[in-house]
Formats: sequence, C-alpha cells, structure tokens
Amino acid sequence: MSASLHRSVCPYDCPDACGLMVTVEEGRAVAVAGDPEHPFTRGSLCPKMNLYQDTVHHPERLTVPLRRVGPKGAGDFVPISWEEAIGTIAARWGDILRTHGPEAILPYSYAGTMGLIQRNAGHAFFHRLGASRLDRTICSPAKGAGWALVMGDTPAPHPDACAASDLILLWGMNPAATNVHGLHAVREAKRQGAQVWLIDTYAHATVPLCDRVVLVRPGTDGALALGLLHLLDRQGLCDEAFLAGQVQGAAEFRSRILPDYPPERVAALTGVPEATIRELAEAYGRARDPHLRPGNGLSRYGNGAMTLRILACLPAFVGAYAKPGGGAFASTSTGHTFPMHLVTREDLLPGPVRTLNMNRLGWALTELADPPVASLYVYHANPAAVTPDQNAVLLGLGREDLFTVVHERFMTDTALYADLVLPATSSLEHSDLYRSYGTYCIQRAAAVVEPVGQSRSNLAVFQALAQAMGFTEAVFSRSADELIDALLAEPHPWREGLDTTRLGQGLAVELDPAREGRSGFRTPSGKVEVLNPRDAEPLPRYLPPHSVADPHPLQLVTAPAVQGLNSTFHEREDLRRRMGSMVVRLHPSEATARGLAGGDQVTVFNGLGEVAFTLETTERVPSGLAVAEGVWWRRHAPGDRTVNALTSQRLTDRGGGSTFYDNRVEVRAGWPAPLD
Ligand SMILES: Nc1nc2c(c(=O)[nH]1)N[C@H]1C(S)=C(S)[C@@H](COP(=O)(O)OP(=O)(O)OC[C@H]3O[C@@H](n4cnc5c(=O)[nH]c(N)nc54)[C@H](O)[C@@H]3O)O[C@H]1N2
Ligand SMILES: Nc1nc2c(c(=O)[nH]1)N[C@H]1C(S)=C(S)[C@@H](COP(=O)(O)OP(=O)(O)OC[C@H]3O[C@@H](n4cnc5c(=O)[nH]c(N)nc54)[C@H](O)[C@@H]3O)O[C@H]1N2
Ligand code: SF4
Ligand SMILES: [Mo]
Repeated sequence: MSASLHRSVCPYDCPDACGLMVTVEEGRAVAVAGDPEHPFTRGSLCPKMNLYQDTVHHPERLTVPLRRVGPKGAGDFVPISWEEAIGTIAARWGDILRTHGPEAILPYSYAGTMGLIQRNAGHAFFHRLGASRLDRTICSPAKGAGWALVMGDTPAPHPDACAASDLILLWGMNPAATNVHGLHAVREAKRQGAQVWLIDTYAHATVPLCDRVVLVRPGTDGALALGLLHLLDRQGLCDEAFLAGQVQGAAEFRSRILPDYPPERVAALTGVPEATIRELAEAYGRARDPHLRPGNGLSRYGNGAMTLRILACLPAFVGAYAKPGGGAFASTSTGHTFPMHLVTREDLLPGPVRTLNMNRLGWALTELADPPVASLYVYHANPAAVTPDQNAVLLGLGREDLFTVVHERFMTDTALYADLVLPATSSLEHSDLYRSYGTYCIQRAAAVVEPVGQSRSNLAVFQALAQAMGFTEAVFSRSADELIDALLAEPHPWREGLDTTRLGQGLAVELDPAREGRSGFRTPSGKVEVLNPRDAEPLPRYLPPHSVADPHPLQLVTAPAVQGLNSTFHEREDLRRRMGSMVVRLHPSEATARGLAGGDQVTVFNGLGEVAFTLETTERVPSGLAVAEGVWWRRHAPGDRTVNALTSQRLTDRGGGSTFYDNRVEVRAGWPAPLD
C-alpha cells in the first residue's frame, strides 16, 4: 500500500490556524499530525484535531442531497439528485422573488470553515440576488470595536512577543482550550521567570499554568481595570513620559474618571478582594514589561466594547506598548491584507438591502415582516445550536412556510429542520487560502482527498445556484484556485518579500506589518486614544452588564469546552466521551442551598427557557455562577434543549455582538418535561 504525505490547514474557527500533515492511503486520510515546520503548530495539534480523519471519513458524513418527507425537525429525508436539489431551490426562490422580493431570502453562515474562499463563497451570489444581508457578529465584534476605539488600526505585536514579558495577564480567556499553541510563548516567558496571572470567572483548564488566579464577577472587568488604573495613578506607577508623548486624554481620564474607582468600590462591584486588587496593581505597575492578553469571552456582555476599551488603557498607563513584549495582544487583523472584494463582490448588490443581525435570528424568523424571511439558506453554521435564544430559533425553523436549505457535513440540529440538505466537503476535499486571527501566518491548501460521496464545496454549490438563477458574471465560474491566485496577485505591504515558493509548497509563511514601514499608533491622533472625541462617550467609564437587571440568582457562563469547538466535533464519539455528559457546574454551597447534590438531574431555567443538565459541584466555580461548557447537539443532550435556550438576543454596546455570557438563571431539581 503506498501512502503519501500532504500539507493542509486546520479550517476551524481557532486563532491558531494550525498547519497539518495528512497521510493519505488509497484515497483516504488515515493520519493527521501537526506540521513541524509551521512556526506556531510546531508539530503538535490540539486533542480535537489529532484524529481529524475520523471526522473526514465519519460514517455519518452526509453524502447525497436530501429532501424532507416528514415534519420539520423529525429527520425524515429521502435522497435526491443534485440536479433536483438545485432545480428545487431555483424554483422556490423564483417564486419568492415574485411574491416577496429578494430580501425575503436570508443567508446564514459563520465559521464552519475559516478559509477565505469557502467561507466567503456565498457573498457574491447573495449580493447579486439582492437577498437580505447578514451582520456576522456572533463572535467578538465588541472586542474589536472597543479595542479600536483606543488603538485604531494599530497592528498587534507578533504573538511570540509575550515571551519577553515578566508579567502576563491572561484576562478572560482559557487558552488551554481555545489557543493551545498561543501558550508556547507564555511557557517560554515562564521559563525565564515570568509570572502569569489569570483573571477569569471560574477556575478552568488553564489554571495549572498560572501563578495567580483572580476570579471576577462576570461582566465587571471594566470596573476592575479602572480600579487598577486608579491605583497606578495614585501610587505613582504610571509611565509619565509615555503618557505625555503617546497618549491622548490621559489628564482628562485621570481627573474625571479615575477618582470614581477606589479599591473599596471596585471590590464591591467585582467581588475581587481589595487586597488582591492592590496586589495586582502593584505587580502590573512594577513589572518590567507587562503583557496583557484579553480573551473574547469578556466582550460578550452588554458592556463588552467598553470593557475592552478600558483594558486597552492599561498598557498605555505603564508604557508597555513601547516595550519588547508589545504591551497587549488582542488579535491580528490580517483580513484586510487581501482584496476580499474580488470574492465578496459588493458591487453586484442591486441597491440598498436590509441587514439582519445574526444574533437576532430568532426574532427575524418569528417576528420580522415586510417582507418576512420566507427562505433561509444555512451554510457552515449551526444556528439551531449556537445562536442565542434557541426557543425562538427553533420556533422559527419549525415554520411550515419557511423554505430552509442547509449545506452541511453532518445532520446537525439545524439540518434536521431543513427542507433540503446538501452534503458539504470537509477541508481536506477542497482548496483554500487560510489566514489567522491569532498569528500572522497565511497558508495555501489544495484538496488532498476526493470529495466524500457526492459532497460539494461551498463554492461549487454557489456556482451551481448561480447558473440555475441565470447569473452570468465571470466570478461565478472561477475556481477556488483562480480566486486564491487573484487574492495573492494584488500586492499588499505586509506581503512584500514573502516567500511565495514556500507558500506554493503549502507551507505557512508570515505576514509582517513592519514591512509597511509605518511606526506609531494608527489612530487619527497618532496616539493611544484614551480619550476618543469621535465616540458618544469620549472617555471610558464602567457600564454595568445587561443582566444586572435580571432577578435570577446565578450568572450563567457558557464557556468553551476543551474537546469541542462550539457545536463542531460533536459528531465524534471519542471526544464526546471525554467531555462526559452535558453538565452544569455549581459551587457546593449553591447546590446545598437548593437541596441538590453532584450527579443530580437538574433544570437550569430563566425567562427564556428550561434546559436539562446533570449537576456537578466544584470549588472551581465560585458561588453566584453556573458554568456550562460547550455547545451540545440536542440529540446528545439529556433534554430537548441545549445551553442557548438560556441566552438572550440582546446585543453588545458597540458592534452588534452576541451577549452569550450576560444571562442569569436559577437551578431546580429534576428534568423538565419534554417540549416536542
Ligand atoms: N476548545 C475550543 N477551542 C475553541 C473554541 C471552543 O469552543 N473550544 N471556540 C473557538 C472560537 S469560535 C473562538 S471565538 C476562540 C475564542 O473563544 P472564546 O469563546 O472567546 O474563548 P476565550 O477567549 O478563551 O474566552 C472564554 C473565557 O472567558 C471567560 N469569561 C467569560 N466572561 C468573563 C468575564 O466577564 N470576565 C472574565 N475575566 N472572563 C470571562 C470564560 O470564563 C472563559 O474562560 O476560540 C476558538 N477555539
Ligand atoms: N452558548 C454559547 N454559544 C456560542 C458560543 C459560546 O461560547 N457559548 N460561541 C459562539 C461563537 S464564538 C461562535 S464563533 C459561534 C460559531 O458558530 P458556527 O460558526 O455556527 O459554528 P459551529 O458550531 O462550529 O458550526 C459550524 C458547522 O459548519 C459545518 N462545516 C464545516 N466545514 C464546512 C464547509 O466547508 N462547508 C459547509 N457547508 N459546512 C461546513 C460543520 O459541520 C458545523 O456543523 O458560536 C457561538 N455560540
Ligand atoms: S489548536 Fe485550533 S487550529 Fe490548531 S488544530 Fe486545534 S482547532 Fe485547529
Ligand atoms: Mo468565535
């Protein structure tokens, strides 16, 4: 048997964007390992991807188009041909165009694959159609918006820069789950004596790596950061030269805002003991080269953008942005280095069309009129599981008059509600170009195995739909490789001098913002904008999260699971087994107060829904919190709802983001009665 070795890229929504080495035998991937030549992967993968071949060749992969024959959600389908599938969609959409107009059609996609071509493959088509646009804000736009209010477009430092730091603050992130390879540089710093502090809501998988753990009341990090700034100011720990030369508005912030956040008040707001706040301020203020890594979790609150804005002020007050460690690492914004308009083709829009926020899908499907959403086309996303307010989403997906098409690799919670299910290729079966939001690497991957069954890539399906709808623009017949070539052909300073031979060989190469030859902060003032005169709130201040107004007693933290990635990987029994069952974790005192014990069947509920969990009690979760890791598929859940039946459609203060963590719940004994 002859085996061959091929390079590829992990396609998932993860900052690491790992390089893969795939062994192929007789047309099947038989082993997947980390690429030793990839500067971040360094030859190892996370536990999720080690057996990627078991996802690619999973017996439950969808292999043929399917048509629904039973009630919505029941899973009764019959196989049909691609011709029938595409013909049916074109005919139904033709009817909808005549009766309601194109805005009655809504695409729904997010990040099943992060490849620049396949991820964005639908945009040109839906723009040409004139369909409603989707505001793709489920992940962390509030983080980006808040950070940008202070830092503008200033590029993040190299992700390894923190190796130079002597104090790393992991603030609201669980990198042992969500950024495994980002920990290489953190460990390097530790070897050289750095202290690592974690500021999170509960003690999770990253705790063993940390010297200190500070547990903060969810959604109050802005107050904590203001308390630290207050102490830095009072104790003379600020870098006055940096503030005078490189920061806009420090004086106003110091005189008008900081006096309001003495440690006593901050302790009361955040639940962090006053002594700990003082210790953290001392450690941060006295560190030689402190480095802040804000996660995404803490931005998923009604005050998320403001929280990030306050955090971005911290490195400015100690001058850390000018030090070798870089001061802070929020995200590498590499998307703008490619001429994505060649793929997304906004110019094909017939005119202004409405934009619907993806976090409010439940509302859009159940309440929106004029025109209503008459057809939903879902690709590489699983909204029935991952979108907030699951009850509203399922009510909408259950509408008999909604024509739903789902393009998927597996029969997900969403696919079960489809009128037509189309089988999708996995990343090993199509070409793409990858960038990363946690590194500066880019990498090109060709298909390494044939499509499984009759599955087709996102691009291939949109080409077929374009043909059926009579769209003749050249973009609808360009192959993935042609589009990749077009993206790479247009020069960008960050790509100048890039090793195109390595790129052509499928190896990772790094973009370099320094090649642009611009120094300083990329804000309108050229300074760090602690005061941003263009915002309705020119100076940052603490805003409470939405859920302060909610009378339920426990804050629900719906954190990422180590063995899953949102609802992806739940097809894998090995990973599910390691995750155990769908548990909610409470502090033992909260369980006792409710007459509950570990192992009990419990219902977690609020005004939005009721969800069955198994209870686990642990000191790792402080009192006042309920922690539910992972986004499960309903078929593996003890009841018929999963965690997002408890999360609301409310949005963040800036960016229209999701507020997954900003919800309150109560817990009672027993499982709820089945709903359907
Ligand atoms: N294993 C695994 N990897 C993943 C994912 C996954 O689900 N599982 N998800 C992928 C995706 S889509 C993304 S966006 C990225 C990043 O994924 P994110 O979901 O943004 O994860 P983190 O950035 O690690 O942030 C989560 C942490 O934020 C903490 N947190 C929540 N609220 C607060 C708060 O108010 N204050 C503080 N201090 N902390 C808070 C939670 O307790 C949790 O530990 O990871 C990706 N990688
Ligand atoms: N409660 C709670 N909910 C959350 C979060 C949370 O922390 N807590 N995290 C949120 C975040 S950060 C995010 S980013 C969203 C993610 O939401 P989604 O982007 O919807 O993510 P996934 O659950 O990973 O579902 C992606 C689906 O795409 C499919 N897929 C993979 N590759 C392809 C392909 O090439 N083509 C097609 N057609 N399909 C493909 C996969 O099989 C999978 O079912 O979830 C959010 N939901
Ligand atoms: S760490 Fe992230 S990018 Fe790397 S293999 Fe795992 S999921 Fe993929
Ligand atoms: Mo995300």
